[in-house]
Amino acid sequence: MNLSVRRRTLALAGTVLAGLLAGAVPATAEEAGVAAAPDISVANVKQHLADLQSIATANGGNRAHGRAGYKASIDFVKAKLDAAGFTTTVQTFTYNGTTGYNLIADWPGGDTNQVVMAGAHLDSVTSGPGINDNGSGSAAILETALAVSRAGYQPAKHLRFAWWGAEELGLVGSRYYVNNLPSTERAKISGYLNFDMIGSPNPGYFVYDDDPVIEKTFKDYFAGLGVPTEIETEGDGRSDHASFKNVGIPVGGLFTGASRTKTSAQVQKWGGTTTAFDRCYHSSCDTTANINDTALDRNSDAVAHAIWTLSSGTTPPPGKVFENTTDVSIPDNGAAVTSSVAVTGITGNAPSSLPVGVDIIHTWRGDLVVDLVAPDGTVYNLKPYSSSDSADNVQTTYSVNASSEVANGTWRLRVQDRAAQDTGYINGFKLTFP
Ligand code: DTR
Ligand code: ZN
Ligand code: ZN
Repeated sequence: MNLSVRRRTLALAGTVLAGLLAGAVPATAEEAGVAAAPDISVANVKQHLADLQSIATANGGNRAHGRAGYKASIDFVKAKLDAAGFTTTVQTFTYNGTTGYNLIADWPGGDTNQVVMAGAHLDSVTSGPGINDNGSGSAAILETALAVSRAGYQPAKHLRFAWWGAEELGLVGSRYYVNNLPSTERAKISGYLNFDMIGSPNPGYFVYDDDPVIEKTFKDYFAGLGVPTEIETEGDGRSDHASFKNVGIPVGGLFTGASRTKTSAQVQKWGGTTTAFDRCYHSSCDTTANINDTALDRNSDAVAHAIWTLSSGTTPPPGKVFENTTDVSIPDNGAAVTSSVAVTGITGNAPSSLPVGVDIIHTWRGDLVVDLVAPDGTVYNLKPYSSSDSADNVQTTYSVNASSEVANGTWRLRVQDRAAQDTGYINGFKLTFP
């Protein structure tokens, strides 16, 4: 158990212990049947930032409302969530004569009369790629959502994630969402968590001081890490949580600072320098180099801690894994190749959300068509060919409804490269049965 995990467990145990003193409360989250959040891989979060950077670079240097880079960002996030089993909706709106997009992703399950929602604006300003502002918040909640899927997390309260358009133009996308949400649906949102700039290069650790339960959830987490926090004082009205607060929905969130200068007292507390928290705020230098990894890591883990804690769900016991890690070369623009696993000892059919782990190393992954082939030959397309997806590698877990398939037998991952020049290989293929 690494230090961070040990401290996190202590934080959780501390909270539970407080309850213990107040009454008969199990000593650990697990004994309470409430799952503890998994560690969020900052490497995965940074990969999402690298992908968003690539999108901005390929689209005029930004991901702003009304520009190609923003829609490409929406498509990128949506594809990952669709593959992970989320129910996604793209909500369109018009602002300044151009179409804007909100992406809403619901995790199936949980009490839909009690919705725990997490959001981040996905748009940048026109002057730069917006990696800290706000790729950082967008990537952190994306990786948390993917962690929910990988864990097969079963929340007591329903989970909803959102990526907002046109925040930089005045909270336009989130306000459109709230204004078009019937009051009966608004009343179901038990809390909205906002993450806007959570990886600033000269970071502070600020917690919104709105809803006290949400605020305490975040403050307890950072106390468990031994990281002091301060109340976010300039946040009112400054980001998408305002759209929800304005209609009476409990809100909270995290922030690592923008153009304000870190004081010497804050430097004593957090390190860094008495300069701007983010000297590249709304500038062209807000690139992947404009991120403090420690702040991004801590805040990503805080996002997951809050989501798990506030939705008080459970994680099913680990399943039975069948894996093939033999490398299989993929012929350039050639015949399909396969990697297979022989599933045995599983009773009945496969589950309606069969986790399919795919690890393919390949430049310009858009060349590839990736399928799951069941023992009876039924083909489930995991990833279609895409002439525009220039990012590298396919390393994700898909969720497949394989409930009509008998579980035992030989399952195959089939990969075909349908365009010339880029090459690669299957690095791994994994199926997990409950
Ligand atoms: N308005 C946000 C940045 C920002 C400035 N202050 C705060 C406080 C809390 C959250 C966000 C912000 C933007 O430029 O997107
Ligand atoms: Zn901004
Ligand atoms: Zn922002």
